[in-house]
Amino acid sequence: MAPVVHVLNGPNLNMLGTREPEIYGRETLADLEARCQEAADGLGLELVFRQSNHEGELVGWIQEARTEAAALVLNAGAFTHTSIAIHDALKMVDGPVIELHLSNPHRREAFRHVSHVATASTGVIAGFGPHGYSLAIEAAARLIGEG
Ligand code: DHK
Repeated sequence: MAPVVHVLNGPNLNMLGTREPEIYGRETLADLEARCQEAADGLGLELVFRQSNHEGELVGWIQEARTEAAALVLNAGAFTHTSIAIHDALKMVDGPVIELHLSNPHRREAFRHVSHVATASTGVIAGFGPHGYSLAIEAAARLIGEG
């Protein structure tokens, strides 16, 4: 059976395409899912791709990824900078965790310089725009020995 990679997206990422395009680009979340699917197909991975505006739902999905996913990619949106609950959930994941951002938070406001996701992640991909989603799938494949 193909290894499964879970890609989880946090708040406001459902608005991609119209949301501050000068920062987040013009691709929609569906476009990003298509990018991930293409990368996953090429690497023999199965993809689960989800988005939620709710912290608790993301925590539940991270808990699910503990047993269901070979690797987890997470763009937690603004919860990156605020959520100890997401940090704690990630600490229970044994497999690789990749923190992902479209923008480079370190070039932006000071409140984005803190990441509670990074401190529980294997690695971070940020600032490459939509291409970062493809890179994250490639990184996941490498980390689980499929790339
Ligand atoms: C997405 C968000 O929604 C922001 O809150 C983060 C991240 C950055 C991104 O660049 O993908 O600060």
